[in-house]
Order: sequence, then structure tokens, then C-alpha cells
Amino acid sequence: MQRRTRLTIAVVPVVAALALLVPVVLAGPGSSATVRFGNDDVASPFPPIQDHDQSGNGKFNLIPRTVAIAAGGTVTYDIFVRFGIHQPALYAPGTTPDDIQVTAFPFVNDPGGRLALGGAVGPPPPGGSATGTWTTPVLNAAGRYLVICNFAPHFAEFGMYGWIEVK
Ligand SMILES: [Cu+2]
Repeated sequence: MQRRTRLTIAVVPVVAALALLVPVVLAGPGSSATVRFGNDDVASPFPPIQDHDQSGNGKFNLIPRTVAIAAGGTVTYDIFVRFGIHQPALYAPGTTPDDIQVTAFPFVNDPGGRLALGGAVGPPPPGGSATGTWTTPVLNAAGRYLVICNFAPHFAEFGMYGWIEVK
């Protein structure tokens, strides 16, 4: 018994250390990965656009920015917003942020190459937050898909976008 306990004590830190070394999530067929969509609790507590600095660059992020899944999988976005609105929009492989036309306010709403649009989350009540989730359709075709925040200030001013690599 004592020997088994010692072995367990030795194995747990090794497994924990290996987990830290995995940079991206690679999900299997039919499985899913989760990405945080909005990191609004970091940096200063001020509304970033009107009153303060570059906080929005930390807040309006997808974490991780790039996620890799196997063909046939999905990605779920865990949406958290304190400032404005977050709304994920999925674009076909080959679309880059430069291809997105921001011609409207407050939503980008560029239909060119768009495959799916999640529900808008927010705006939150004053001093509060809003949360939601959105899962992509099943992604069968290999390629690098662009996902943006369809709320124009977040995409255009703070580069709120990320990638799904389907392998
Ligand atoms: Cu947003």
C-alpha cells in the first residue's frame, strides 16, 4: 500500500507538468473544444473606449486565439461581456480579417463568406456582465476558419478575432 501511494505521488506532478506543455487543444472527430470569447475582467475596470488606454486589447480577445480540432468536430464559445456586445461570426476557410468589410455600426454584418452567426450577448446592465455560449456547426472540411466578434468596435478597433484549424 505504501509503495502504491509513493508511486501515485510521483506520477501526479509529471502528468500535471505534461498538461501545461500542450499549447493547443486537439479534439477528436465528433468532439469539441471550448474557447473563451471575451476576457473582459482583465486590465483596468474603466470602459476602455471612452475613458482609458489600451485595456480593450486585453479584454476583447479569444482565448486561445487559435484552436485546432479534427474534422467533424465543433467549437463552443464561452461568451463573457462587460463592455458592449459580443457576437461570434464564423467565416469560410481562406477568409482573412482584411477581407471583412466593416460598413455598418454597431454590427459588422459582412455576409461575404460567412457560414454562421451566433446570438448577440449583451449589453450587460451597468456595472454587470452578460454570458452566453455558442457552438459552431459541425466542421467537416479541413482548413483555417476565421471567427470574429461581429460587434464592430471590438473587431475593427481591438482585433477581436481568432481561428479554428480543422485538420
Ligand atoms: Cu465583442
